[in-house]
Amino acid sequence: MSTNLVQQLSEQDLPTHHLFNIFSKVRLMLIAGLLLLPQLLAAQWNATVGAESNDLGRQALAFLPNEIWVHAGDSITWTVTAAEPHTVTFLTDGQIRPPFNVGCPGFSAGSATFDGTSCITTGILSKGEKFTVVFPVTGNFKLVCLIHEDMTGIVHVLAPSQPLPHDQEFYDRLAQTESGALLADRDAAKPKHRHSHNGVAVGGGEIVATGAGSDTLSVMRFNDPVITVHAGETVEWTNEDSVTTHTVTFGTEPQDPFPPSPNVTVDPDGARHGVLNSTSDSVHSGFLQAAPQDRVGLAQASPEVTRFRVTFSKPGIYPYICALHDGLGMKGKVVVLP
Ligand SMILES: [Cu+2]
Repeated sequence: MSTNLVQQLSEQDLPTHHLFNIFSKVRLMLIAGLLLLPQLLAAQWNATVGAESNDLGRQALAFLPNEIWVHAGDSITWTVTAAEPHTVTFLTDGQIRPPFNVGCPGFSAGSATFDGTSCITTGILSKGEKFTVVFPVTGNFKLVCLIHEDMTGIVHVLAPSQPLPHDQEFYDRLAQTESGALLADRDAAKPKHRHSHNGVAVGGGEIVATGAGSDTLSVMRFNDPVITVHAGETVEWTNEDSVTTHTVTFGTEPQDPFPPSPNVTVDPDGARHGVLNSTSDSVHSGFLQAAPQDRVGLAQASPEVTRFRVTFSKPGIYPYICALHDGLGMKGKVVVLP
């Protein structure tokens, strides 16, 4: 082949070369596009954590909604909308539930990815704080709050080829309906047992079952915030909430609210009992809480203390708080007449 002919052939080839170049560019762009597509198509979903009445006294301890269907690659942003603190936590199957202050161990802030193989949790989230979770793989993942035991949900992560049953608008409406129903529940605030005429119900709660677990309403109030008795009489407080812990605290708040103050004794029926001889004295019930639900495969939980009695020997006005929920307005007063 002569040099001339080679030159001629390559000149003939020129347009083909040019076309090939364009195609390869387009093909590269397509490949890049396909690689980026999941990210471009990944949806961002929104949900809320907690809800409350205007006076903060009624707290919905719930993921609203507590069941969401998304595609692999999608993310969900949870926003806390109540003054009661919560966590957004995904534990792994079989993992022992850790205390909220320990975390997974450790905490994620802002955002995290959950694929079921290692747990993720926020620390305590305050009102207005957000947490985003990306779900890269399919699966059905349980969502919990490490502070409130009967506050659970499920995220169903489907393959992108599967249709999703609901859109964001549906979830927004569902969240509103669920929080409205929880906060409007009036049974929780009604004292269920009256053991004495000087009895005060401490809080009150109801667990509402859903297809994805449970939502809880807790009433963060003393049902008789002002009670009047005579000197020498005893007032009895009973925590009627099976989920939420409360305290009855007169005077100085202890550093550690878990144990009762040293001047508290135990009555034969297990109730704690203190005596106040002066309005400047302090006495603290420690945590008043119900025993947890039993479950097959777990050790039997011992009865917990839900009841606290205080005998008032001298007249006066004795203000008290729940050391855990005074910020929500959980305060009371005992007026002791001569
Ligand atoms: Cu409380």
